[in-house]
Order: sequence, then C-alpha cells, then structure tokens
Amino acid sequence: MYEALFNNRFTNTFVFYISLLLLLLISPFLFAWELFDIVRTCLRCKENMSGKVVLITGASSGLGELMAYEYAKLGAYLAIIATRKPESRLEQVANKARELGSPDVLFMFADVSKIEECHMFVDNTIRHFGRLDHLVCNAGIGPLYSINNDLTKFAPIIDINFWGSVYTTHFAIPHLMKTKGKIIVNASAAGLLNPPGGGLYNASKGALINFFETLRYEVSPMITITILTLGFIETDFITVKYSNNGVGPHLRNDLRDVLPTMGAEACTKAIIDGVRKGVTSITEPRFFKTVVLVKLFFPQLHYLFFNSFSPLVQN
Ligand SMILES: [C]C(=O)[N][C]1[C]([O])[C]([O])[C]([C][O])O[C]1O1[C]([C]OP(=O)([O-])OP([O])(=O)O[C][C]2O[C](N3[C]=NC4=C3N=[C]N=C4[N])[C](OP([O])([O])=O)[C]2[O])[C]([O])[C]([O])[C]1[N+]1=[C][C]=[C]C(C([N])=O)=[C]1
Ligand SMILES: *[C@@H]1O[C@H](CO)[C@@H](O)[C@H](O)[C@H]1NC(C)=O
Ligand SMILES: CC(=O)N[C@H]1CO[C@H](CO)[C@@H](O)[C@@H]1O
Repeated sequence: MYEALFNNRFTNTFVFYISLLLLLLISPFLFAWELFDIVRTCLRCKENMSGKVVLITGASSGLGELMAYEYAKLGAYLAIIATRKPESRLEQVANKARELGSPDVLFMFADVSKIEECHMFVDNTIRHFGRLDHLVCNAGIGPLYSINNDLTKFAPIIDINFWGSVYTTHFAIPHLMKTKGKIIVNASAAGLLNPPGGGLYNASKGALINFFETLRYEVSPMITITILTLGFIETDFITVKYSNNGVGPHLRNDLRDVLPTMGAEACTKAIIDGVRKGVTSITEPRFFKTVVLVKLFFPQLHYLFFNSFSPLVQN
C-alpha cells in the first residue's frame, strides 16, 4: 500500500513539503525542548577528575596540548601521544602538565595511523596506570584539497583522522567499559558543512561523525561519547604554514578577518566542562550550529554563503 503512495510522483514530493510545514508548526515546542535541555545540562554536576586516567592523542600542540593542561589542573593522570619528531614538544608538555597538578604523566611516541602502535600505547597506558577513564581522539591533520593535486599525497588524512581514532577506540573500549568511561572525538564543523577546499579533510571528519554516532548504540549507557564539531579555532592548524602540510593549496592569510575564529583556551575550557557533564555533542563557536541548520533547511543559501567566501583557499 505504501509503495503505491511513494511511486506516485505527486504524493512523493508532497510529503516532503507537508513535513516542512509540520516542522514549522511544531518548532515552538522544539525550541522549548531545546531550552529545557540547556537548563538541565547546566544543572548537571561535573565529573570529579581527581585520580582519573586520561589518554590524549595529538597532545604535542594545539587543543590536545591545552586539554592536557586542563585535565592536569583537575588532578587527572595523563597518557599523551604524538609522532616522533626531533623537534617534538611532547616531553615539555608532559613536564608542564606535572607542574599544573597531574600526579603522573606518561608520554609516548606513536603514529595513530598504524594499528600496532595504537595497540601498544593503549596497553602501555593500562600497564602503567591500571585503568582508563577518558579517551580523547584528537590527533588530526588537515591539508586543503583541490582536484588538481596529486591524490596519493592525501591518503594520510583518512589514515590519521579517521582510522587513527577508530583503532585507538577499538583497543580502549574494553577498559572504558570497566570504568564507565568517556570517549571524546575531535571531529569538525567541516564534517557537517562543506566549505570549499575541505574535500578530504571534511570527508574524514564526516566519516568520524557517522562512525561514532552509530557506535553509541553499542556502548551506551556504559560509555558516553562526546563528538566535537569545532569551527575555526586559533591553533597552528589554521595558519598558512600548517594548513597545507607541504602539499596543495592553503587557507587564505586573512582568514581571521573574513570568518570569526575562537581562542583556543576558551574553547578547551568549554570542551572539558561539557565532557565532565556528559554531554554528547559540543559545537564551538556555538553559532556554527546555525550554519548547520541553514544547510539542512536552505541548502541553496548554504551554497551561496560559502561560495561568497571562496576562495577560503589561496594558491
Ligand atoms: C579538541 C581538539 O583537540 N581539537 C583538535 C584541534 O585542535 C585540531 O586543530 C584539529 C586538527 O584536525 O583536530 C582536533 O582538532 C584536532 C587538533 O587540531 P589542532 O590542535 O588545532 O592542531 P595541531 O596543533 O596541529 O595538533 C595536532 C596534533 O596531532 C598530532 N598528530 C598529527 N599526526 C599524528 C599525530 N599524533 C599521532 N599520530 C599521528 N599520525 C600532532 O603532533 P605531532 O607531533 O605528531 O605532529 C599534534 O599534537 C584535529 O583533529 C582537527 O581536525 C580538529 N579541529 C577541528 C576543527 C577546527 C580546528 C581548528 N583548529 O580550527 C581543529
Ligand atoms: C574528588 O575525588 C577525590 C578522591 O578521588 C576526593 O579526595 C575529592 O574530595 C573529590 N573532590 C570533590 C570536589 O568532590
Ligand atoms: C567549516 C570547516 O571547518 N571546514 C573545514 C573543511 O576543511 C578545511 C580543510 O582542512 C578546513 O580548513 C575547514 O575548517
């Protein structure tokens, strides 16, 4: 009976517009629900991090580094990961985290895109601390992609951003189950929107969002998953030097003047606060949520918006 309904071109289309109209009608209630949710989250108490064990990938710079410091101030034990490089600041990060109040910091060099290395650092963390409470899948790279570039140079984006988070999570889950722990996944607003030049980076983040949203069904309520969808944050990540990683086009120099960016420390504080309250998704700066709504309801406007900022990319 339904088949007849949806094979009919008229009804098939009509249903969509009726749904839009219905959505408009119930939107005041949805809005009230949203407000209620905000109040409820504000009232929720924050997790006591003292004596808990937190594993952070990509902690040698940027948000990973700042998150290590925030967790340290709360008295958590830390295991921090970055790739081995002569100029790596990982050891300095470990020292500073100890000064800030972490009782013990284990730093390990590993490449999250290699499955054996992920297995190794999760095992070492458990051997050293005996437990795991929070896993922060943060390591990521993001060169801009253009169809004119050599595609093979871009495979690491998916290997590090997507597989790196999935491998680490796979090995950590049995331990997080025991502590009713949390997984924090560093996706990006880019995984929801589709800014020009985002290509493979945004695809890797979109894949992360989809993967972890479905993983929730299997691990909740034992494990809480917080998915971060951040906009532009002031780290090395959005500087010209970093954004092309030696290949492809890069972000325009005056990005800060055309799109609002958020300070990394304020962003980190907002993230840790949300995580301790057990929220399941965090978007900072918050106004990026509006852009997501615009994309959903008015895809044409979304296209116009990003097209007018083009080029985000400069060659
Ligand atoms: C929360 C958090 O954390 N977040 C994060 C951020 O911060 C970044 O940026 C990103 C990128 O992509 O991510 C996430 O985010 C993340 C991070 O970033 P940042 O921090 O910005 O950047 P940097 O500074 O660069 O950092 C990075 C890291 O990592 C690591 N690595 C790499 N590779 C690798 C690693 N590890 C391991 N393994 C491998 N393979 C590094 O180190 P090294 O030494 O190794 O080099 C460092 O540490 C990521 O993920 C991204 O994506 C994100 N985001 C998003 C959105 C937006 C943004 C901005 N910034 O804007 C970001
Ligand atoms: C947090 O937990 C520690 C022990 O695990 C305890 O000593 C401390 O008082 C707790 N802090 C708060 C604010 O509850
Ligand atoms: C909105 C957004 O964050 N888009 C991202 C898409 O990919 C590019 C390329 O790395 C990022 O710079 C953008 O931030």
